[in-house]
Amino acid sequence: MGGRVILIALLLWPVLALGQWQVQDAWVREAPPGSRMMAGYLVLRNAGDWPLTLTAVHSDAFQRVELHRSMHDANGMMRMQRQHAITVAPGEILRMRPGGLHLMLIGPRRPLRAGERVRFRLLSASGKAQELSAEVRRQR
Ligand SMILES: [Cu+2]
Repeated sequence: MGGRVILIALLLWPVLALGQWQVQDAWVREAPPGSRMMAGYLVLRNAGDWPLTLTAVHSDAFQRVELHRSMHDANGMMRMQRQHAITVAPGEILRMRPGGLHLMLIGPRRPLRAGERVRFRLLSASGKAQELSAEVRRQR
């Protein structure tokens, strides 16, 4: 009887280790009152044993959240390109930052001041959702 319980635990363990993002830094840049667009940044590590694909981000604090990458076009102009899926290998880190990959936060539903926290939900290609909280900061 006891042996069976241990066997089941060993079989389940690798499954639990799958599909896990480790969030190392999550913040939202404070914007002037009335702004329709804000930006958020996360550092995500794939703490699982298989590639993880981030497909969407949701937050009740915004009408829509998109994954964007800022880049210079052929004329040297800064442009933002929407990313529909980003895959991260096991142990690798996805680093969002101003001027690079970011969360485009569209249509804030209420004013967000520095020091407040905003909840986000990460959706992965596996169908799994993961909650996190980000601090609103006044910076950069
Ligand atoms: Cu953007």
